[in-house]
Amino acid sequence: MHKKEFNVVIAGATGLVGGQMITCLEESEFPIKNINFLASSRSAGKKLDFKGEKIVVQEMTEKSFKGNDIALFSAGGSTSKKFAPKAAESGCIVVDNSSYWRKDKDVPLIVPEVNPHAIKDYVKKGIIANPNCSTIQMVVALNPIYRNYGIKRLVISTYQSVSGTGKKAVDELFEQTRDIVNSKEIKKDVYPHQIAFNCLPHIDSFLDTGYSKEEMKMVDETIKIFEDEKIGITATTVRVPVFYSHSESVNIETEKHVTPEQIRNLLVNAPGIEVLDDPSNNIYPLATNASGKDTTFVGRIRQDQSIENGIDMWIVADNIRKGAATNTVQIAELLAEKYL
Ligand code: NAP
Ligand code: 3JM
Repeated sequence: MHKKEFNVVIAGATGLVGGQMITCLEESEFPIKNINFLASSRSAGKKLDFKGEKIVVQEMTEKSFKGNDIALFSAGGSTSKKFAPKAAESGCIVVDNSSYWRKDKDVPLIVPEVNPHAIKDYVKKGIIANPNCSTIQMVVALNPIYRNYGIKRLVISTYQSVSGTGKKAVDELFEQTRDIVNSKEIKKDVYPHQIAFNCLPHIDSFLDTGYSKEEMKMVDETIKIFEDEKIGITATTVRVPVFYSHSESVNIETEKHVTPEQIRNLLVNAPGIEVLDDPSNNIYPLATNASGKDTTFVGRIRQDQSIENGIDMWIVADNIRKGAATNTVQIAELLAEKYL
């Protein structure tokens, strides 16, 4: 039988995530008939490579999606709010990277290793959401534990790289670092404080509760993905002066008792995970090693000695790959294989 091929749109193709989506599609065997690159009027006319061919970036308009099958969006929440329904109306299914649609009950929130079954609900609005980068790598690592031992409560602290904020933030960390070592004045445009040689306990905006929106993304998205409102979750999300890959300390209270050895054995055989856990030989997951990979790395797996059923672990993944572009392309592959 002739294999079906799809017309694909990348909305936000000139951004950090969009650029990585292009690379992921080039690396994948996703069957593409035609590809279109969209961005704002600022980048219209620019040329980007795709499999050795030059593709001209076009300004995103309501008409950009007609005749296309799948659109991968990473152009900010307001762009997704405005254009995702227009794309869906014209028959182009959206896989959206922004937070705008994630909590909508008619929009599935998908991590293919964890809840592939939920993607069937894409028919409701024609939109599928990609979770936040910090949620994705955490649920990949937690899924086998959740399925086998149950999870009562999670206490999370994140150490998130500046690439999660986009291109301008990567430049800001580079420039501040350079200026500080040269004893020059620094410029602050993206973050409210110096990010070089600093840690900012502030990602996205703050809510009246004292939590940041980024912290609540981890809470709400994890509950939606596991379809379990009973899990207690608290998070502190921190921006650190690292270019690529997010690291997370996660404390898990399980329903059933489990040993670190049982967790290691479970995770070694789980999809998308590599266990790096030999601390006496200085082996544990590191942002520098995770960058450029699609794997979620887990280590420092140990018993929490302060409670009956507690496990601590350290989880690291490339936030632009598995945290965004790779997961989006995997969702598109799942959709195309099973439903289109
Ligand atoms: P970025 O490097 O700043 O790129 C932003 C992209 O959006 C550019 O292509 C830009 O085009 C485009 N854009 C901005 N405003 C637009 C508009 N009004 N109309 C059309 N295109 C517009 O940011 P990024 O790091 O790639 O992130 C992009 C988005 O992806 C974020 O805003 C966020 O919603 C999402 N994201 C999700 C995750 C996740 O955890 N899943 C992680 C990172 C980012 P120009 O070149 O024309 O400016
Ligand atoms: C990651 O300008 C915007 O609307 C983008 C903000 C943003 C988000 C978001 O809330 O969509 C930047 C980086 C995310 C995300 O994945 O939640």
